[in-house]
Amino acid sequence: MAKEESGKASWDALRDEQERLADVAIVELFNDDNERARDFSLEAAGLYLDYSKNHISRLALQQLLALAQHCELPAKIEGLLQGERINRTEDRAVLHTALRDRSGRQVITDGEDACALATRERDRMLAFVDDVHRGRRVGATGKPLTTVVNIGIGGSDLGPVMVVEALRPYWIDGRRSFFVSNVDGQHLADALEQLDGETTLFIVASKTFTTQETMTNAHSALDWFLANGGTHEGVQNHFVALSTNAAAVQAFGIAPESTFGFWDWVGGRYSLWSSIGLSIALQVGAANFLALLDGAFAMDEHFREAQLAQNMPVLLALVGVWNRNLEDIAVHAILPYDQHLHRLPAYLQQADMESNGKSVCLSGQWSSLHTGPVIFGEAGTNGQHAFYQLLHQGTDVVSCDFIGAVNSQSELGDHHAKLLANLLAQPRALMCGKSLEVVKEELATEGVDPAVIDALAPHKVFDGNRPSNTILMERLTPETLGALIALYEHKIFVQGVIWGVNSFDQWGVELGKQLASEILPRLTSSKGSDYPALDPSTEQLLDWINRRR
Ligand code: G6Q
Repeated sequence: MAKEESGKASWDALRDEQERLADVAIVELFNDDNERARDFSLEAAGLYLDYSKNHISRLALQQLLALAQHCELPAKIEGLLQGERINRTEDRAVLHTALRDRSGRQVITDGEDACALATRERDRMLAFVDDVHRGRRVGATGKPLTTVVNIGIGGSDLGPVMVVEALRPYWIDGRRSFFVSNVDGQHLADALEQLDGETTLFIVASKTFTTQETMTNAHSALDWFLANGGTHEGVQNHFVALSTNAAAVQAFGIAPESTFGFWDWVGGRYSLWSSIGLSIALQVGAANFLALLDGAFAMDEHFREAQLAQNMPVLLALVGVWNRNLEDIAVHAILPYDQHLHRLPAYLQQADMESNGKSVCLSGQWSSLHTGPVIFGEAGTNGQHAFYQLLHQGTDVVSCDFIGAVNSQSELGDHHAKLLANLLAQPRALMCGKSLEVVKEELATEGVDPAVIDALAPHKVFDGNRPSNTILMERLTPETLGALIALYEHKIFVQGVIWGVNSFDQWGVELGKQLASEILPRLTSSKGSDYPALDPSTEQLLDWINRRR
């Protein structure tokens, strides 16, 4: 069969199976199959994934695996890990996996070994971390640099802040970190208010070193430093840069010794493993940073070696494809039952939506398939008292990932048992629901008046049959966190392969930037009429603003 035809046949078979399942509830799939819970779950790299509570059959899973083969997934995985230039629209390799490969393996790209390059730069960075921690690298007045301000945005912010928050129990005593990303001056001002210039290290984290927000914040931080007792010579003690653009860093005034580099084969949203992780290493120490890399590496090795049918990122991705393309679910919730993972939804929102929120395939053709879903989320149990109403009874079905650790990072009374009970109850409630009959019985048992029962009962019905995955780990540690992040990175990659999109570019963020630069002079210059007219709505908004500025 020709390739295109077999692809169509794969999707046709999946659609047939979805139709067959339309009237079969998830709970019925369990009733008919005693081994379902066991077979639709697996362990890898310290994580346990249960995907049995999806509206998916064994046959559908086989068909999805056949689709993955049709899309040449094993060769694509190899291509990713071997450094092929799979980011074709930017002509780059995609080698975040090389950043955490400390096995001695070589991955050659552009004639150089990416693992060796990564090791060299990481060693420099961790030596710097050690110097700061041991007081060999101090502020201009000789005081220890105990406070870090990471100035970066998007991929140069979301990963580091998420990891630093997640690893709170591993923080080194007496150290503080701030993360400033927004061009809204209030973000920087709020941090500056709490700083002592003599003990602060500013990290300017920007791959390109041209990003409007980061450069604006970096210049304002520099001005603040100089206005608050800092000297031009002292800048070298208090500012470091993380960037691939050495020339721009030097032009800013940061010396090469204080610059930690990376390479164009590290995408922004995949960069926390590179020098961009400096703020992490400063806050939790070099050993914990390396443990984070090792956890991710363990998942990389599993992804590389496991058969597709036993491959955790592959299965998570394929179940996601089923939910998105066959069940037509457009929204996916990330629900960590762990307060320290409260920034994980925001992190994965970028990782997933910037990677797979695309309409054009690598072929240049418009996609005939829906691609990445909307990702949102919140830590449990907080979300339960906010948006779970819609998850349980809304007219749209939202697929969910429930994530939690068996043991808390801070055991306190029976808090953790209660947290886990909620973590288990929610996916069960979403799947099982509650029928009208049961609702009426319950109300009757409570002695509610029959007329009230009839009026109230429909509102208390849960139709159930709403899909979810559960991801567990024994404890949230640097290793399990690394594995969890890598799990999602690879899931996103696999889905990109199935959908045929380039998961590693982000052209969709460009237009807004371009238009903002056209509008900026209209807000900062009095000669507004010299500029070409914008659309009537924007003109009107500008006018409203300018009359009040
Ligand atoms: C991530 C994106 C984007 C990027 C930011 C910051 O994959 O490319 O979020 O990380 O725009 O870019 P710089 O690091 O170049 O400042």
